[in-house]
Amino acid sequence: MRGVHAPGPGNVDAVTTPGELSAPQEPGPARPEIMGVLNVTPDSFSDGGRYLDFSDAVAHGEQMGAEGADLIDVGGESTRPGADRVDPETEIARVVDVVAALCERGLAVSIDTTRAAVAAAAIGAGASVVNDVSGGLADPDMARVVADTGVRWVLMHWRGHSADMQRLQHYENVVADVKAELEDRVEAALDSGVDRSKLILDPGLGFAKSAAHNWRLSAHLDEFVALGFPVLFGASRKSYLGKLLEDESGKPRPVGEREAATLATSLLAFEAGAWGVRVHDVAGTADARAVWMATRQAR
Ligand code: PMM
Repeated sequence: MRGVHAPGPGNVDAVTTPGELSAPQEPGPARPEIMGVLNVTPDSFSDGGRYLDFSDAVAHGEQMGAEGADLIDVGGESTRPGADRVDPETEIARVVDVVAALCERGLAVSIDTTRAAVAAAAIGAGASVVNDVSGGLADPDMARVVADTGVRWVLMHWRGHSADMQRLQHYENVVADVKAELEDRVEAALDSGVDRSKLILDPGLGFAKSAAHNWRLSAHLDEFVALGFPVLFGASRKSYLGKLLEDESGKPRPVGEREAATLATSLLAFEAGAWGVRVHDVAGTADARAVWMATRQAR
């Protein structure tokens, strides 16, 4: 293991006035990032089909930027459990013009893809972050594209494509296993020449994880932060929240009614020191972040 536990970025700038004791060091950034989800797909579980049209997608990206998103996460392939794959040409065609249009409007864009060719096309159109839910496992060329272009790279914990991921949910200890598998992905990235300052880690809620696994990972997010890399947390509207809030007949809370629960997860992630959250409701998250930042400053 090569230096995975180095001190992390984004540790606090404690603000003190003369005579005051300096604040204890708190983990994570003083202003966490908000990544707004923009799925240009017909079949994503939450926003599938809503932004397939170019102008709808760009308008929604712009709106999320105006609401406080620091990054717009554009995806052209659904990662919903059981989803079929699309071919790379279709994925590129869905995302490239949207990425270019958002970048032209001054927004920072990440490309949510597991394919090096899609990442390269999106970077060519202006994307500055690759959000790779496979952590570099799905495409052996991804590390080279990231290393050559110098963009940031989200390495999410992943065990297999959407069609198979439900049967890959076996862990001895989900927190320890996911951390160890992410550390392996970090090693592989560094070995491929990717600069460690470009890496962001994500425990990958819902990807080969049961609801119980998601709760354990959320509860121990601080242990991921302690690995020394920025940590991204993506719980927004996921099915474990629907299950938590099921009605008396056992029917899960519908996807569109999981926003308050999502905001609660975001606040907990900020408290745990996360670098950022990936969410559908940017406006609400920006308000929650303002509350969290004011509370932290007042400590
Ligand atoms: N979840 C989804 C897609 N991309 N990327 C990261 N880094 N982390 C996640 O948890 C994540 C992701 C699935 O959610 P969606 O269908 O709403 O996009």
